[in-house]
Amino acid sequence: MAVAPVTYGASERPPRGDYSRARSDYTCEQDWDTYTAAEHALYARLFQRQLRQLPGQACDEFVHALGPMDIGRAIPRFEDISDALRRSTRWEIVAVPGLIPEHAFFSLLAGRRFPVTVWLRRPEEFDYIVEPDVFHDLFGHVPLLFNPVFADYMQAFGVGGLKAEGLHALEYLARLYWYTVEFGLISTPGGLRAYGAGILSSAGETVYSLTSHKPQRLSFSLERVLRTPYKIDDYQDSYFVIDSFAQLFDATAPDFTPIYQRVGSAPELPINGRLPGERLYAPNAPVAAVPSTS
Ligand code: HBI
Ligand code: FE
Repeated sequence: MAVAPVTYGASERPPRGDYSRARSDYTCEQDWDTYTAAEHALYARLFQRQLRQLPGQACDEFVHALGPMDIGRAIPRFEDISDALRRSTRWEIVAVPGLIPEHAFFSLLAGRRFPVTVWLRRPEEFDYIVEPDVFHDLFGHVPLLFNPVFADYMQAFGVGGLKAEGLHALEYLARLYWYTVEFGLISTPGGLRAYGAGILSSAGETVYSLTSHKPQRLSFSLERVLRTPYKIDDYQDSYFVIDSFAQLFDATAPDFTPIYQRVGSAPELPINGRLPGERLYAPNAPVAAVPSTS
């Protein structure tokens, strides 16, 4: 059954991908044999460049998980990753043609199934792409699914998303996803580290999010994040910093109904606004830029 493609965030641009191949739950076949040698080579260059960015920038949990994942030489077969992931945290990855509607997305996460886009960006998009491609999803999102606490947070997020639908609160949960799973920072004794997939799959935003003096870095607070909109086609103006993944998981524990009511009656905050008394994190010291190998 052909399914309708979706738009992403505020953009009305139709997403890329062949949705005619998708099943009713928006999953599809990866068709690994259709990738070209040039695509495997482009993916490997993206991977090798980001690998060199990780020391001192990616959180330890990400670096530890990436180690055993043999996903650097070519676009991996999703089934091979799922075999390892099932044994580790009972997650698996499923192929999707691209962005999928919130309900399908939350339903997959609630079932410990992470949707990974099958298509790869074009060479001219080496440094930046707005929509998630296979490199963003695999390199950015999958490693932390090997971390037990983060894996449980992602499932709790999916379950929460299905409840949010009934409460017309999807935009709030999209913000929580954006400022944690996509663009989250974590505080460590060695300084700030990135755990968000949107940061870790982007050479430019990895350095920018941790060392630039332009954006502000604030302590993560659930209701603060739910009140803060985001932009999907540029680096962020604000990043939110957690102390641990347990803090994230605990934030999803309460019943969100009263939280949505409080947030719904409070004014939306400007993307780069600051609440009275909010503590700013200083950026990390600059790191030697990794030469782009594009
Ligand atoms: N679909 N494939 C895919 N990947 C995403 O990250 C994704 C999505 N659909 C919706 C979505 N993310 C966001 O709106 C989430 O906040 C729900
Ligand atoms: Fe993503």
